[in-house]
Amino acid sequence: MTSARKKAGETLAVADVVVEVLDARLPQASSNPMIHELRVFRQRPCLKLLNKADLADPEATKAWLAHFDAQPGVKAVAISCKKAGDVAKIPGLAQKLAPHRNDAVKPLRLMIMGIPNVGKSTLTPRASNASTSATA
Ligand SMILES: Nc1nc2c(ncn2[C@@H]2O[C@H](COP(=O)(O)OP(=O)(O)OP(=O)(O)O)[C@@H](O)[C@H]2O)c(=O)[nH]1
Ligand SMILES: [Mg+2]
Repeated sequence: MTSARKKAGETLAVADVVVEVLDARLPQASSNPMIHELRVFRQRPCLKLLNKADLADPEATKAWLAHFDAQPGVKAVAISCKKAGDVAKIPGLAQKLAPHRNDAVKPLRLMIMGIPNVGKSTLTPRASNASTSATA
């Protein structure tokens, strides 16, 4: 755990935005307090992805989005990372959180984090495709 924390801290130091993948059905329970602590220490903004929104109650999801959006430096969005259209929104939302990183000299650096089984591996190749097509 200590070495995981150290590694996460080092990666965060060279990231512009933390992308925290959460389970939309249990967003608070699937949030890791270590992520919060590290990113607040480094003053990094956070894009919270309430993933698996296709399995969650839409009204509850709406309330969670309002809850997270009220936190400083946080933008929350509900997605199903199996839907290409949802994933395509991610680069633009992340960019808005770090407007100073917007060109080839200073490309946006995202750090994707999340507890097991929230959908990181499903998301990552799709997000990198979305990012490539967004910048191409
Ligand atoms: N219905 C639905 N299932 C999803 C979604 N995203 C991921 N899943 C499923 O959730 C399960 C876990 O997804 P993974 O991408 O392996 O999760 P992970 O965060 O990489 O998990 P670890 O590698 O164990 O940390 C898989 O069965 C996915 O198919 C989604 O948006 N909707
Ligand atoms: Mg995985």
